[in-house]
This record gives sequence, structure tokens and C-alpha cells, in this order.
Amino acid sequence: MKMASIQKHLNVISLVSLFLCFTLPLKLALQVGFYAKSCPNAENIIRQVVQQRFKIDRSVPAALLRMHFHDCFVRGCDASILIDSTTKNQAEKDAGANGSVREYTLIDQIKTALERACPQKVSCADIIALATRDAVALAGGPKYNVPTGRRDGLISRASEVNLPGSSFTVSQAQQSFSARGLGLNEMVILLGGGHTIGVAHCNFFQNRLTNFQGTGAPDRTMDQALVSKLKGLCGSNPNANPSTFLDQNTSFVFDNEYYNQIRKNKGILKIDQNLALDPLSAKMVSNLAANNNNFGQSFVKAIIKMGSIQQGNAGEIRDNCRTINY
Ligand code: HEM
Ligand SMILES: *[C@@H]1O[C@H](CO)[C@@H](O)[C@H](O)[C@H]1NC(C)=O
Ligand SMILES: CC(=O)N[C@H]1CO[C@H](CO)[C@@H](O)[C@@H]1O
Repeated sequence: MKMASIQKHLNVISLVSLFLCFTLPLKLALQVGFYAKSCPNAENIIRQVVQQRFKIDRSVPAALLRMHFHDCFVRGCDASILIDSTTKNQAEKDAGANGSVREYTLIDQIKTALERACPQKVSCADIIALATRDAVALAGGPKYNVPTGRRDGLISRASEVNLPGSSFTVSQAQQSFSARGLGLNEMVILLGGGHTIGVAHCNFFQNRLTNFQGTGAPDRTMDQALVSKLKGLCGSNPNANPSTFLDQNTSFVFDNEYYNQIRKNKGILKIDQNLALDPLSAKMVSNLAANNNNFGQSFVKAIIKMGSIQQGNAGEIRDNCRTINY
């Protein structure tokens, strides 16, 4: 009789796992307040740690926003970007040109605080999305609710990093976004939200300053005074690969000024300038430049959509954001 009952349990277990096998690869339904019961303080804890870090470093919002973007664009928003490389595996964060994502230790600090409050409940993927939300607000941007319930992925490979390039045309970038279910409009909004704060290093735009596309002259679409300034910056210490603000005017403020700057030929990356010049996007750029409220509202919709990109791999709740569980 005991055997029979064990057998019965095993059957139930295999039925359940069969069921899970078929359902887990489907899209997770994210919801606002996912941790209300399992970790009621989760969102407060995250906000406090982000705030403390922001007090000593105003560039934190840019770091988190870019981390969120890079995470979501490779294998969906599953914190695959946080995984450290091992001797056997080169992870996403070590993919050459995209190695400048920063603030991994801030995520570690948040995770430590959350594990103390409610062990094994809050995913690293949700931490990135929530911390980004808090950072945007700290930079003066819109406040918004973030649907949660993401799970952490089990795979992170440098070879899978396939992000848009800094010299892409609008149409090339559009393809990269539409492959992730994001439209041209959303791309223009997300680029403006990302690049209204934060910096780019010389290696990403230096080709525009001197012999642009073999013309023997700087990129004609860049403001001449800006060309001179950047030549000075990048030439001053070529080995150090210095950086400059993507929004040359209100560099730490999350606002629509990026669109005004690119309309004045002050885009830093080629893709930034292309947005203002290409007929595909020029009209959107002038509309966004004219209305900061409209930009803020559109950004909220677009970042929530970007934050919902999933690859159908249900994953786990990592104990440590840098390694998968054993
Ligand atoms: C076509 C799309 C995009 C391209 C080609 C692109 C490219 C770049 C490049 C080359 C940099 C400079 C990195 C460095 O020098 O360290 C950068 C910085 C940045 N990007 Fe983008 N990006 C794109 C879209 C986005 C989106 C959608 C977001 C977020 C919503 C974003 C957020 C940021 C932020 C915040 C920074 C500054 C990072 C910092 O200060 O540490 N970007 N981007
Ligand atoms: C900088 O931004 C402010 C506020 O958005 C604007 O009024 C001003 O004209 C801008 N200045 C430059 C030089 O672009
Ligand atoms: C956003 C970003 O930094 N994209 C770079 C990622 O890496 C590829 C090459 O591997 C570059 O072309 C992109 O500029």
C-alpha cells in the first residue's frame, strides 16, 4: 500500500512535469506587483539601494538603462548579461565592443539586500527592470509601474550578442528592433530615452571626426564646433579612449533634449544623427523634440514593451546574479 501511494505520487509528479514542460516555454505573464505577497518590500529595497548609489554617482541611471537594453536584446530580459564568464564559457558581458556596460556591483548589492529580506524570491532580471525604473525617475524622467515576474536565464554566450552598431542606418537599426517585436516609433523613443543621459567613448564616433568614409574630411552632418571639440577630446589621450555626453546640453537629465540636439547636428554617434536626418524618422524626431510630456509618456510604454521581450525560457530565480544555480 505504501508502494502504491509512492507510485501514485510519482505519477502525479510526472504528470505535473509533463504539464510544465509544455507550458513553461510559453510567455510568462508579467504583472505589476508580482512580489506583493512573496516579498512585499522588494521594490522599496531596490529603490533605496539605487538612491544611495545615485547620491555618490549621477551617472548610475545611464549605466542601468543601458544594462537593461543589452539584457533584453540578447535572449530576452532574463539577466543573461549578469552572468560571469568561466573557463568553459565566454559570457555576454565579455563580448568585445559591448563590454562597457557597468554597475554590476550595484546589482550585486541589491541582490544581497533582497536575499536577506526574502531569500530566493526576486529574480535578477526583475532587479534590472525595477532598478532601471528607479534610476530613470532619479534622473528626472517619468515614474511608472513595472510589470514583474521575469525569471533568470540559464545561458549567456558572448557569441550570441548581436546588438545594433553605432554607425547603423535607421533602416538597419529598425530591422534589429523589429526582430525583437519593437517598431520604428518605439526605436526612436527608446534611443532618445537612452541617449538623453550617458556617454559614448571615442572609439564609437572617432571615424566621424577626420577621414569620414574616405572623404578626407569630417562627417559633414556633424556641427563644426562639435567636430573641433571632439577632435580635441579624442586626440588628447588616444590610449585612454575618453568619453563625451550623448546629449551635449542637459547631459544628466532625462528629458527630450536629445531630439533638439540631433536636430542641431549635435548627434554623437552616427545612428543618433541619422535619426534626425533620415526621412523614415525625421518627423518623429521633430514631434518628440517639441513635446517633453508626450516623450515621457511614450517612453514609458516603449520601455515596458522592451522589458517584456522574452525568449520562452522560463529559467530560475538565481541565488547569485553572476552564476546560474547548481
Ligand atoms: C540603434 C540602437 C543603439 C545603438 C547603436 C546604441 C549604441 C550605443 C553606443 C555605441 C554607446 C556608447 C557606449 C560606450 O562608449 O561605452 C551607447 C551608450 C548608451 N546607450 Fe545606446 N545604443 C542604442 C540604443 C539604446 C537604447 C534603446 C538604450 C536604452 C533604452 C540605450 C541606452 C544607452 C545608454 C544609457 C548609454 C550610456 C551608457 C553609459 O553612460 O554608461 N541605447 N549606446
Ligand atoms: C539646452 O536646453 C535648454 C532646455 O531644454 C534649452 O532651453 C536651450 O536652448 C538648450 N541650449 C542649447 C545650446 O542647445
Ligand atoms: C550598442 C553597442 O555597443 N553595440 C556594439 C556591439 O558589438 C558590435 C560588434 O560586436 C558593434 O558593432 C556594436 O556597435
